[in-house]
Amino acid sequence: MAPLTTLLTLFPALIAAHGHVSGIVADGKWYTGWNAAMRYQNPVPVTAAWQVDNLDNGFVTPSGFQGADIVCHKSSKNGGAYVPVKAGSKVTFQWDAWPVSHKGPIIDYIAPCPGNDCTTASATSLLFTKFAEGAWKSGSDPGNWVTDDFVKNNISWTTTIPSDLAPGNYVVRHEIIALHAAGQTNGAQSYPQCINFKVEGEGKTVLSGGVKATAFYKAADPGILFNLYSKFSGYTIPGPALVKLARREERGHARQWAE
Ligand SMILES: *[C@@H]1O[C@H](CO)[C@@H](O)[C@H](O)[C@H]1NC(C)=O
Ligand SMILES: [Cu+2]
Repeated sequence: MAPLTTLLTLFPALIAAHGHVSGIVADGKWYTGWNAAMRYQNPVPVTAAWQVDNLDNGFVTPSGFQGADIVCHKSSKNGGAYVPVKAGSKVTFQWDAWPVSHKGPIIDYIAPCPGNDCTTASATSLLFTKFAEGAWKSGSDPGNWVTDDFVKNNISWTTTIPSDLAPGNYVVRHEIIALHAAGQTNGAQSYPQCINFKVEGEGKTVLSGGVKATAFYKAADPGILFNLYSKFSGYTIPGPALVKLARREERGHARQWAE
């Protein structure tokens, strides 16, 4: 079938149409994400999203979970801009595509930038706090997952920037881990994307105790080596524990993250 072969040669993304973050909505404004084809523009666009070498919309496998690529995806380079956002605001990560077969957890981490500069920060030294997560909902083989809601919701995921977070510059690491092949060693697929945020407000919470992304996951973690196509009654979200940072102020008291 020559025409199909030609098409696949011209558009390698069609072979492995997984997806990437095409944009970010914060306080009602749209910010363009990173698209690997932007590397070929002159000048290369400056985005808050970190630049990634993934023309194929690819992923990082467990064999790479202790290496630099797990932090902000393959051969990442710092984003040169920031998305301004108020502490406590909702932020939406818009993806361009996602196969519904790619079920698994969706996780958000945040790290303060050394010297308050995310445009030069070293990815492997960022100390991340997990502040939002979702995964298995019900059923098994394969069951219902937050990725199903994400696909139904126009392939977008909305999270809240913690309401008491101290103002400053942060890297948010938004990630989906696809489990459709995770029943075999090295079969899980991590799709991380880092985005620089300039958080505004009068928050007081200074993050501490963060973890380097290279220490998040091990290949044999129960949430990484996991057979989606079996009978199961639970799922352990991989990585460091969720930190329940205050999400909104009510009657002068910080209300805790609880959903
Ligand atoms: C769905 O996402 C696309 C961007 O991928 C956007 O242009 C469109 O407005 C969104 N639709 C809705 C209903 O939000
Ligand atoms: Cu895929």
